[in-house]
Amino acid sequence: MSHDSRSPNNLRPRSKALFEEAVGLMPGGVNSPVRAFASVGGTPVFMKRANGAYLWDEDGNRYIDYITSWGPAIVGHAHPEVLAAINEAAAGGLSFGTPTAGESILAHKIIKAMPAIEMLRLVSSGTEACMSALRVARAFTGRTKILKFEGCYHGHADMLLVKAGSGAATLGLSGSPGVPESTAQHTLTAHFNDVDQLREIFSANRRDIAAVIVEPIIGNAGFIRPLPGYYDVLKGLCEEHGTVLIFDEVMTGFRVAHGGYQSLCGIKPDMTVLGKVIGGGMPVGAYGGRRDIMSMVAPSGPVYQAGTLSGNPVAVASGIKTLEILSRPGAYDTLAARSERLVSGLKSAAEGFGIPFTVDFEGGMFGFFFAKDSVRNFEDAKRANLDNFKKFFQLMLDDGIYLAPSAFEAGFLSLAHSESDIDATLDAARRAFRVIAESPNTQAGR
Ligand code: KE4
Repeated sequence: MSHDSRSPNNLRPRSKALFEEAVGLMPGGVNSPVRAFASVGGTPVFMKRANGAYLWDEDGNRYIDYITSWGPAIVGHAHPEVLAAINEAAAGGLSFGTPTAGESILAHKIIKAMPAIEMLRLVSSGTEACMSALRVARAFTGRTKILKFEGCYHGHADMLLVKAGSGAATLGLSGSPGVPESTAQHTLTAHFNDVDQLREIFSANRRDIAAVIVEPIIGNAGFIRPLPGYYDVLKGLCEEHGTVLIFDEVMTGFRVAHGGYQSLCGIKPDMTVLGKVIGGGMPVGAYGGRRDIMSMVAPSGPVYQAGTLSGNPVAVASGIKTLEILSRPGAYDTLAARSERLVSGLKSAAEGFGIPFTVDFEGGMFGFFFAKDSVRNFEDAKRANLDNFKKFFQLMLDDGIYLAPSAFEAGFLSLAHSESDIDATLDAARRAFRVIAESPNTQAGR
């Protein structure tokens, strides 16, 4: 589908009709806010099916997919081996509410990949995993305060909807009504990559902080990497003050490397949170870490956490097969090579049109900003040129490229993305950058 001046609705009449119906049934017509296209405008695209690197919408338009369901479809949509594993598990029943052998197989795979996790608990979402990890950390330390970073998103549990990223930032809802002040007051926030402020917060709160939770690469404010040595300082401060360090690797886990970002930066978090990829597109989350901390969790300890569908056999089968495919030789080399080809191509295309543009990637996760200088924290991300992002998103969408519908999200690709898919994406990007460069009201980047 080449870009032309047809209005998006002409391209997608069925999505338009479905959206008009959905808005009367579900808030904003969606079941997760970021899907509503609120910050990029236009009608959300209703997808009908996916395979490999591609999505097809209800109007039959095909897209090269760069959200991969926000990370889970890392081996490609509808991978035959994953589908076979799901079908085999489902044929034996969907859910038993009893222990199953598969849960230990998945646990073994995760623990083998991330040795800092000595014991874990499977749940059904990243939100559930993050909120549970913090409950355990509070119980383990006997403290209440937690520290998160502006722009990070750790799911929608009350205590974490404070200066949150992702859909909350996209909608300008970095806090949320309904979260009692009595809850939010225990959540401290800091600017990412600001070592001095980190030291100030710890010296002001000394041994009152139960846990620090951080996305080791922030993917919910775009793509923001830590400055060299940042986590050495954070880890040292946590050790000095007896604070539990939690790496929220829901997005980076098995995405930037098989062992997550912790395997790249050499920092051993006390706890790790996972989701997305470990379910391969089915609902699986996990939290885990030091055995002395995880032993606090019921029924081995007093901290209660439970779930009807935790460790669900069908979801676990999907996760096991996904991690198995990812452990094959060359998987992460392929993901990194595709990401590198994509972001370096985008960077040079933007530069060719004089458009300020920064890029970054790690493994199969990437990001870009319409900005001159590197983005080091959420404040920087908000100063990038969001109008250019919006134009770029719509132009690429109409040209068959599905990017995250928010400047405060990362991009993801899969083992199914071919070099020709990347080249087609770069061709579309050149067309989009040309339109942006020729737009009369294009402002320079930050
Ligand atoms: P879920 O509850 O959505 O499974 O996971 C919450 C979560 C926790 N931690 C991190 C680092 C995450 O990125 C997420 C969820 N990510 C968003 C996309 N940035 C999910 C997409 C959505 O909200 O629809």
